[in-house]
Amino acid sequence: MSDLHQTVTTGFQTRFDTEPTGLWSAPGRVNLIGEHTDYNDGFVFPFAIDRRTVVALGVRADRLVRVASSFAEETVELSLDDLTPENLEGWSAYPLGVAWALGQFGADLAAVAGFEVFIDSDVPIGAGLSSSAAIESAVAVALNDVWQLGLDRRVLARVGQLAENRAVGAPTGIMDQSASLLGRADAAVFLDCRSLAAEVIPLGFDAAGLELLIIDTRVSHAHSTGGYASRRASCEKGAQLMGVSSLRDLDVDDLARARDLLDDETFRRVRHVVTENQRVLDTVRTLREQGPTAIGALLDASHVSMRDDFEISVSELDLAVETARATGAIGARMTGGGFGGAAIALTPHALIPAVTAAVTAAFAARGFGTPDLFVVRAADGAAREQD
Ligand code: GAF
Repeated sequence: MSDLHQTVTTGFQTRFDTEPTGLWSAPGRVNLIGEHTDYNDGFVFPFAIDRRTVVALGVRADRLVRVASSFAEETVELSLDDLTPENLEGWSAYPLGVAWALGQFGADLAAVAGFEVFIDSDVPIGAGLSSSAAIESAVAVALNDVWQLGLDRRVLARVGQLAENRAVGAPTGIMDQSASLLGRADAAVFLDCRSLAAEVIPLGFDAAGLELLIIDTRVSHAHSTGGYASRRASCEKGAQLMGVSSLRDLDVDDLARARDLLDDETFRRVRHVVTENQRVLDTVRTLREQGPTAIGALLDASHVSMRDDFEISVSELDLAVETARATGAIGARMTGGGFGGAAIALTPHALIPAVTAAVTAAFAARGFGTPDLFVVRAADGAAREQD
């Protein structure tokens, strides 16, 4: 039994004094490319990572819901009859928000049984690797099974997103939950966020001798506050002024008109999204035709666009990217929502120690906090675990 299986099983038994019905898990995700495009109906290309959240969940005979985890002392309890976004707060809003959101997607919450759940995870929190989507997706697949809802994974992704938007209060898109639910080992998920059509595309990192190095700056970020929402508002403003329902409807040929019509800041926000959508398409095509060693320049260009046009990078992320590139990474960019979190560096296997040492030394020289560097592999999405 893995460590996480052991801790959730023991945690469940200790807190609830009974046995769970089963264990389910879901991974965090890293986004290879396609940032702030999901809520603009655009394209993203993330993959599920080999860091997971595991839940032990048991069905009760009454209407009570109880949630506990290894990251909080408290056990949160409430009745299914009181399950509204307004009643939820703190870490328990993630799992309980999913239970509520399932009711918005067809579950009859007046008829289903209560449940108990114990949660543990090795997805780092605040690193931009979607620890929140991992919780949402693990609970969503578990409740989908025990409540026998038969919802497909694209719907479960929307359930997780709704929980995040309404119960947690972060106006995020559909990417993270989709990656966590649809991911496959050694492959990334090419997702059209408008149609939700998803294609699993082999990455071929191993064969090319490449690794994806995560550089967690440890600068914490939260998407329920500030910058994320203001970028989303700028995109909506840009789309409205350009007369389209979303920025997905624009392509690079529309940028000259956008420059004439929009104020400089809105134009740069729009240019990031339009060019980033194109970079996702180019990355998928390049990966298919030439393999992963050829995608480095697209990753670099994505970072420049986020740094200069979308303005969501921070000094630590820029330093991580510049140092990784200077030490032999073939491409690097900040990943996730920005304002902190992690960068990724696509790096030849043999250079991982050198890049790790160089980034760590560069952070120390600038007086930044010590970063955390580790390699991630593309892993399978959410699943029921063997009992
Ligand atoms: C966060 C959000 F949750 C995603 O929906 C996405 O917008 C991402 O930031 C930026 O690409 O992870």
